[in-house]
Amino acid sequence: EIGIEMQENIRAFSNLMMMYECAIREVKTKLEVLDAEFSVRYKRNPISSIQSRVKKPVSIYKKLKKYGLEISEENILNGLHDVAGVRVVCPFIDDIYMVAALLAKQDDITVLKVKDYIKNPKENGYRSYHMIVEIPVFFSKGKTPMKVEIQIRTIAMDFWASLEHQLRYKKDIEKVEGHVEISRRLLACAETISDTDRQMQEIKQMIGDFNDLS
Ligand code: 0O2
Repeated sequence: EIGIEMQENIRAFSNLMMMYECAIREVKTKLEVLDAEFSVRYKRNPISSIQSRVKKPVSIYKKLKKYGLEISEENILNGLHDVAGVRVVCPFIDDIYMVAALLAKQDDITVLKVKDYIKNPKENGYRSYHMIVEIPVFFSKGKTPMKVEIQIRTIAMDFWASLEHQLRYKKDIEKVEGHVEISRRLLACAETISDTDRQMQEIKQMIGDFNDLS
């Protein structure tokens, strides 16, 4: 039989996860609105797809442990910034910066942190634009500011990151024989993809910019 304290913990945790789900919905709606407006005004979609996830309880637990924090609602809300995650995939590099800027200037969004892994790629070749934002969500008790991690990347960057993630999580690459060569090849693929992204961006500019919102 589950004790009362345990039942209470499960209830509190489910409530918290519901709150993060709602924060994700708010961010997704903002993105969908921008995309819809663009679609009508410029007959073009700056967003190819949107994915989202709430971090799994085990991963939340591991991250709290890594930071030396105990499991509590407060530590999750204040100490973690990637419980709610939204991934936005755009066709072109400049779409990424445009979507990021259009979100950042909305007056109910507070940008807490930006990591631009496009201007500063990770050593392994990973590229993406990461924003941690805070967005108010209205519940019956009132307004709660919720943190959401938004990752914005091109289709090409997403292709690399998805495959690299699959390869890395299947096995601990460091333990595989020839892991130096594997990493070198993955990095080379990331560079090729990045070069292609730049070329596609240039071609778009040659055709003529069709999305100047200013
Ligand atoms: P999952 O499964 O996607 O949730 P921080 O302490 O927050 O400042 P952190 O958490 O490493 O540092 O943040 P960072 O660097 O912004 O990266 C967080 C997320 O970016 C990861 O989440 C991945 O989704 C993605 N990411 C970062 N580096 C890589 C990479 O080298 N390859 C791939 N494929 N994705 C990457 P999680 O929680 O690690 O994983």
